[in-house]
Amino acid sequence: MASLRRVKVLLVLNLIAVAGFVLFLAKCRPIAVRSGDAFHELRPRAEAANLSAHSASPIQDAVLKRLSLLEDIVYRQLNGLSKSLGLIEGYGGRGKGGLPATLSPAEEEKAKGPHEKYGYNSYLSEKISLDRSIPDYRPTKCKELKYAKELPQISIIFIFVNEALSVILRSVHSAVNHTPTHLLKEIILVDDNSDEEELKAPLEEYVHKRYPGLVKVVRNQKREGLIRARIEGWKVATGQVTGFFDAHVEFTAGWAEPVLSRIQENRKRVILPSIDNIKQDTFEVQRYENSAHGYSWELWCMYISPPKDWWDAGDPSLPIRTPAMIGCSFVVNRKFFGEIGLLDPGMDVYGGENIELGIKVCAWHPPWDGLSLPPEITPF
Ligand SMILES: [Mn+2]
Repeated sequence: MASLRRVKVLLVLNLIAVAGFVLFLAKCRPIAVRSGDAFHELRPRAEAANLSAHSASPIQDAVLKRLSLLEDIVYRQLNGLSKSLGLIEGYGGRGKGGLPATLSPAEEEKAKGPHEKYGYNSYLSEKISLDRSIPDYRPTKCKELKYAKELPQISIIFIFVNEALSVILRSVHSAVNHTPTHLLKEIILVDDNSDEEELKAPLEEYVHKRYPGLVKVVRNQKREGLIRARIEGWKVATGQVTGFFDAHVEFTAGWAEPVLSRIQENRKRVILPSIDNIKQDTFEVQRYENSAHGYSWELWCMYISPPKDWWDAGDPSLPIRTPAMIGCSFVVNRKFFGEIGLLDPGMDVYGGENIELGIKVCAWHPPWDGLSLPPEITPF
């Protein structure tokens, strides 16, 4: 509904603009074309300048050009780039608000194969909008906090291999929709040599047309594994800050400001945004308690209770210090990450980086409250 409304408003506005434009050309001797309307967003200035000629045929040309542009806009809104991929845009639809999405019995049949292949219900994912809303599970106090407008810009890096196209694109849409424009430097998609055809030209064409100039696509020529793929993404990043994410995430509103301001205060901090769960069968967004990340005796990363001083402070909006750092969602100053040697490129699979990063970063920060280190271990 929201997108339909948007289309109607857009149509009316553009019709008014065309009428105004024609009147303007008829009554005045135009010197320059008005700026700030949809026309200028989609056509380079040089072309716009051609429209300022006076004779009848350039006027006709101008009107025709504008009409065809309007057609383009309406087509994009109604049918859209996403529709050509069998996907949906807009805030409503199945799974809106992070509620569980469902399929009809007939659809269920079609969903079985893809579900096994991807480990989640990718058929259902295609029926859920790329822009769906999700609940804001932040503690109330977090919503009230104010942040500086000037914060470092972030490059968001997504790593994928044979992930469902709809899931990758929802990650991208969600990042764009929920990161303030002036803070989002770019989005980098690192394809660790996927086989799926839809992840090649169709993905690349879509992101470049949908978000011109915002998305970089990096293709590994052979399967490198998650860690080296993250490093490849880091190499092409230009933002002051880099954020590394699996390509099956959705962001909540207000996620970026606290993360970036913690790094602005101290460039040696590595920040892990709090993670909730997207259920693999219904895409319901399930709230997870705030927690720290520790590790088991097998060195697997696991959720642990926050340290005692955090509980004692009684303020759920406070950051939680954590010994392990889960690699599927972390944000770090780009240069600082280079200074600490990135991640060990000898690792072929995931898991070890959670421990590695925690140990490296710990060395840059004072020891835990209440934890006395032997004198020979001096954090620097
Ligand atoms: Mn993941």
